[in-house]
Amino acid sequence: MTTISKKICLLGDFAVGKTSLVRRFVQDLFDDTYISTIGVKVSRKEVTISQNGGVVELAMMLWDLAGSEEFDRMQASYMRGASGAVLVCDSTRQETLDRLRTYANDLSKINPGARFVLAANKCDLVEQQELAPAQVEAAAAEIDAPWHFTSAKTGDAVEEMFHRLGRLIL
Ligand code: G3D
Ligand code: MG
Repeated sequence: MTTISKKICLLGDFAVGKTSLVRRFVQDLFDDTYISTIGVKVSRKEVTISQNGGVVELAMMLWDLAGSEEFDRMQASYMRGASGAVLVCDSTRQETLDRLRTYANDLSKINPGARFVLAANKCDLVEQQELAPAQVEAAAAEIDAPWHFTSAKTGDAVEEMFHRLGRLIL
């Protein structure tokens, strides 16, 4: 079986849970005491995807960038060569959803044909939810992306969300 390798960027505002989602998916654990990353971190996760009656081994190379200053300076080189991106917002902070369209546009400009999945993260914080499903759905429709309410803390929909993107970019 051949392994196909694809670059995937994590995009979203500060503290929405990008690093936590990658950690959960790659190591299947959530660390509440996680310290902010510095610079770019690339994590690799192999997934097996069935398509057209066959099976494909996909190595997802997950790029995660720390800090907004870092992002402004490195945006183009960070995004170059990406087949797709996980657009992450914090479902307890309305404004983090609005920014996702800009991230998607910027990445599409550099990589036409790139595909997206939208993660409305922190769905475990039930009392603090600010996003209605209809709002997330509307934002996702604009960028032609499937969407999930996720929790890096409980693991809710994390696996499913990454696999969904994996199938889209193959
Ligand atoms: P970022 O990489 O997008 O900047 P992080 O975000 O992954 O560093 O997460 C930012 C903060 O949100 C962290 O808290 C982290 O533990 C928390 N977090 C991430 N995902 C979830 C989630 O699904 N649920 C809850 N409840 N918290 C989450 P600290 O306090 O370490 O800064
Ligand atoms: Mg981070």
